[in-house]
Amino acid sequence: MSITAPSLAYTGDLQLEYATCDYAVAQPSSWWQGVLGVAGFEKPPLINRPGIPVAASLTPCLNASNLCEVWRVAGPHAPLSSDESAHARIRYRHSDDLLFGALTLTEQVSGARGEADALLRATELAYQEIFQVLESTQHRHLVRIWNYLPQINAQADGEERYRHFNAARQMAFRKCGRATMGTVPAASALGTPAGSPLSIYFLAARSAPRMIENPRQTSAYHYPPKFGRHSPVFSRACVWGDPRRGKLFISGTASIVGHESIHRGNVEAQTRETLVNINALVDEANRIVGAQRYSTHELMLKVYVRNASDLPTVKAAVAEVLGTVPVMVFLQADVCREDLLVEIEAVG
Ligand code: 3EB
Repeated sequence: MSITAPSLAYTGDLQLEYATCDYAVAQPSSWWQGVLGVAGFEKPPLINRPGIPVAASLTPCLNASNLCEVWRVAGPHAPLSSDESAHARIRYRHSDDLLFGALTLTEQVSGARGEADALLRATELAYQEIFQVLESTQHRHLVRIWNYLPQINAQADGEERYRHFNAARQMAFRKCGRATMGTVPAASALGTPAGSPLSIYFLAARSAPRMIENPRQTSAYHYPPKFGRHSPVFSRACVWGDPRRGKLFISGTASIVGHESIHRGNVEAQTRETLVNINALVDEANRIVGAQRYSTHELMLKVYVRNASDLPTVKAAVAEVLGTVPVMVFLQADVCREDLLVEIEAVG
């Protein structure tokens, strides 16, 4: 008697875990087998495994040292493949349906005229190369992207650097024939110290994620022009993967209601408002998947605080609202509006 193999191949789930770099480095190759990529915080993790892309937010971690996040395909799956883009700027690794990629880029792009132009060119180049990789491997759907740029709130040639970044990101999406609203990835954009390179890492997939917007907020791609002539290109959240076990990606979320920042100067109130926004996204995700699958209490949180001295206040506010959380990483980073003191992203 023979058993017929199921016609649909099981392709493994995406998993995120936090570990110290020392722990990761000491693991046997069986542990590394399904790893798509590793992202560290203040520095790129010292991980020299052939084929494993390494990224870093370049934001100091305030509550742990030497920590990294490990993205892996769990469960049975075909061996992963690794490669680099033509100019070796993007290192990436992929399974059949998922791809992790990372790149760093200095803003000294040849031929640039001035600081703003250099930032515009570097950003546009980064996104164009990302889209080239996604076309060549056929992981066409950008699911989640993390953007770290030096001095995000500083002025360059009369405009905030974050706004130049937005202009270039939007331009790259257009030039690559991509939508700039609706089916755009979940994202974060944070500021890093002067002199850091532009650092970007991302997850992409062969199948499309389901995008989620926050009913309490204006979609970022519909922000009015007073926040910049070119709107940011990101979704508030998305779910990707198996309909019963898919991952929820919550974009960087702040104390914004409608399109206005609220609780200026009050980091505790900003933290609480941010958690109300995250809760609204979790509710919206559950509504869209048609089940109570995600809970705000079970999220893995990454909390960015503008001023390290606000850490105790932010920590206490999160604990009061959520109790103990499975994973919480606190990082110091500038948030992309000067009046925002805290931003929280999450994976469920
Ligand atoms: C906001 O809600 C806060 O430009 O990719 C959050 C997440 C923010 C992503 C981005 C910006 C971005 O507008 C800032």
